Amino acid sequence: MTKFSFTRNATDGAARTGVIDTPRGQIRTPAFMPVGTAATVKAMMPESVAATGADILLGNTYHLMLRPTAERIAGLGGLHTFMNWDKPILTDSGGFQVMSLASLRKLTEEGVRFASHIDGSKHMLTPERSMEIQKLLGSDIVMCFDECPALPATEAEVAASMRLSMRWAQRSRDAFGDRPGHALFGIQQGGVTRELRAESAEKLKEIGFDGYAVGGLAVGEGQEAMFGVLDYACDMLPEDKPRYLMGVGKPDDIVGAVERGIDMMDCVLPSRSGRTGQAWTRRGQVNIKNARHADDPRPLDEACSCPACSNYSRAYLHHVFRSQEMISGMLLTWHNLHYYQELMAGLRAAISEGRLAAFVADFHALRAQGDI
Ligand code: PRF
Ligand code: ZN
Repeated sequence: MTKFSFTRNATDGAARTGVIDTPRGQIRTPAFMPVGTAATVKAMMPESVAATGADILLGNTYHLMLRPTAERIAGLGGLHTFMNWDKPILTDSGGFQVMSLASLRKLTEEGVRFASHIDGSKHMLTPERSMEIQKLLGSDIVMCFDECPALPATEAEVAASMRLSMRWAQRSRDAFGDRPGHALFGIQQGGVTRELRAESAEKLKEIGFDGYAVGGLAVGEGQEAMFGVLDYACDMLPEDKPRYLMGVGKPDDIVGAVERGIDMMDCVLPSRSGRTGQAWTRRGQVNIKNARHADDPRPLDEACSCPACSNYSRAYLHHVFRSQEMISGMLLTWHNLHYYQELMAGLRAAISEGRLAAFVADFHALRAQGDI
């Protein structure tokens, strides 16, 4: 069986491009992972997600444990079979989603007790249970169970939360065990405080992981503060292991993160905004519900080769959005995911050819011109 491994093929400044090899196929990095929370990337067939260029999807412990349950998915052959996606899947560990979605949360050293946002039923997540659920799902890249402190938080609260997450990281590592071909990633916490980020990184490296995530960012601190942390946080993590920035982001966040040494990212933005009439293009954001598109026969982006841009006008996209037709979410999600994957492909090519700075300058220049 192919083991899990990461190969860096080229670097340009702090940025890197390479490949993660897994038994379910290769992940080209920097990689963007579409979010398939409830065993579906909403409005997309899995083969369409693959056609956009995605090598890996993200799934969620929290949602799947509640519905249809991890045990049911395991009984049906695992998440890949269940949702008809045979490429790699990374699963988030649940703690972050509990904090943002569940009610009646009670956090202890043991874990988090909470009530389901679906039916109010009571559940408990611990590092051990999270590892068990992610194994039942058949996840290829398993995330440690962590806590991402809600803002605003004092530095003392962020420090205590980070240290709890590091104790949970050790328990996650112990519970995960030895599973060839499957990877376990640690998650750095520590807010925007350099010393806490350093302490977290040291602890994670001491435990030892197959990859390292930067957690606790993109939670309202702003892009400048996030980039400020990434300027030092990436250097604190092993050079020879993938670095994953969780829950990021807008196209310019992605470009800035890659410039600073991030290899993987995920975000609901391209899929979620596709369902609310927001398109992301080389020239920035386009709101398809705006009346100015009603008579426009031009495509969303004449340079885009996705089905929405190849076969439909802005006028049509505007009409189906206004009419609340399902094809609206389908076409815009496809376009957005296609745009994100083209951006990643552009970044990978630029890094391997040593022209990232020029690529980034062009990226910003075209966006500054605005929509057509
Ligand atoms: N931890 C986990 N998942 C996450 C985050 C985190 O800190 C974030 C923060 N942006 C998004 N998703 N486990
Ligand atoms: Zn398109």
